[in-house]
Amino acid sequence: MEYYVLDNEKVRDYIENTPELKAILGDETLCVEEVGDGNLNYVYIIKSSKNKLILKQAVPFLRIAGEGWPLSRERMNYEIRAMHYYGETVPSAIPQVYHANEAMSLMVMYFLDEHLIMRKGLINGVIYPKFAEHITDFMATTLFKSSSLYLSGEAKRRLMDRFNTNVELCKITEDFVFTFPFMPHHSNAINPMMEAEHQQLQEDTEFKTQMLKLKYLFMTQSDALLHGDLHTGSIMLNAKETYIIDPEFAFFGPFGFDIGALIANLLQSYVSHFERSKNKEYQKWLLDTIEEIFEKFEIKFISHWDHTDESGLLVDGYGNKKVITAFQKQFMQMIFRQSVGFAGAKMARRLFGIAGVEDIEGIEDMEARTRVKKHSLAIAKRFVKEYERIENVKELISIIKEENR
Ligand code: SR1
Ligand code: MG
Repeated sequence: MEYYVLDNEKVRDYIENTPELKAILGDETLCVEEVGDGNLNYVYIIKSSKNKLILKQAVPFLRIAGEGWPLSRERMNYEIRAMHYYGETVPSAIPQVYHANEAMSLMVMYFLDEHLIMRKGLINGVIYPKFAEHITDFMATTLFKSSSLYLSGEAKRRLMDRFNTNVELCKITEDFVFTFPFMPHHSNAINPMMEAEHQQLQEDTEFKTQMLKLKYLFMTQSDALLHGDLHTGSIMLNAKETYIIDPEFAFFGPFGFDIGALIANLLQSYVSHFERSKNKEYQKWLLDTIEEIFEKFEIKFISHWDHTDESGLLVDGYGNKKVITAFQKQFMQMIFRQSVGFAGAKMARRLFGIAGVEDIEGIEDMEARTRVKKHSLAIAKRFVKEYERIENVKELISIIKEENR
């Protein structure tokens, strides 16, 4: 099949000519609406009286920048492959995929109409009591089971092979997370009241060298299959269920990168509520959730490890309990510290780069928004500079609280 860009009418025709989808939606005129508000793709809701589905299509350019910014639509292949891996590893964590077409760069999924994009929920101060439990199930399982702590050397390399060529989206992260926001660049969107901070950051040798270290980790440390863009816009949930969507940035990278992205987004919400709701209880829930995520992630990751007899890394008979426990302790600290560093990078990039977050950008009063940005930057700088020294999550929470004003 030749690729073409869909619109509402073409979506109807596509369904009409795809029997497996027609069977789900029934034989009637469909209601189709384009609802994508992300940076990259087009998303359609398709409704009949019988059912509702979501169709997502990648187009050969960066949606946020327009057709003048070409971006290969092959990114959808990696999203399809990642969804397939999740479907086999943690099926309850993703919406059901009914149809995938690599040639058309599209995927059709269950429509989560009882769930909200997490970022919207956080902006409105919604508490999600099961979130930490669900997200740590997802992260501990998908990261562990795609790593050399679980797979044989061969199986890991074969799985990596499916994602190694997601070069364009990795490059987006290399540029837009680790580089452009911290230098003069035409893509930046800098609030005039943050000019001085931006200038200062560019002259901050410690920050810039630490950022290079983090970028180098991102580019070279192929621990596990990452979601690659696990911010709160890639999570849909309600009080009972949590679903992960949008893994088009999937690739083999450092364990801490997804955890860091998530922590950064929870903290962006935390700082935003100093101006948005001023709701101390809600902010406490956010900090408690961060603590719970680190604690539960470690328990679940180690539990997977303790239930694995052999892997590429650990051959039965190599080490006694003492050796393994000592290694696990060092290993978990490495993941924790790198997560903190990546959280700092992810927070800082949102303050100067092309893609800000609604939690902060949606604060209408410019002075209030600037206060939030400065606060976010202060935490981000501490994380980036100190991540290799922070001992544990209690110390991390103290650092966050020290930067409150
Ligand atoms: C051009 S930057 C676009 C951003 O949107 C995605 O969600 C990623 O976070 C990416 O960095
Ligand atoms: Mg996305």
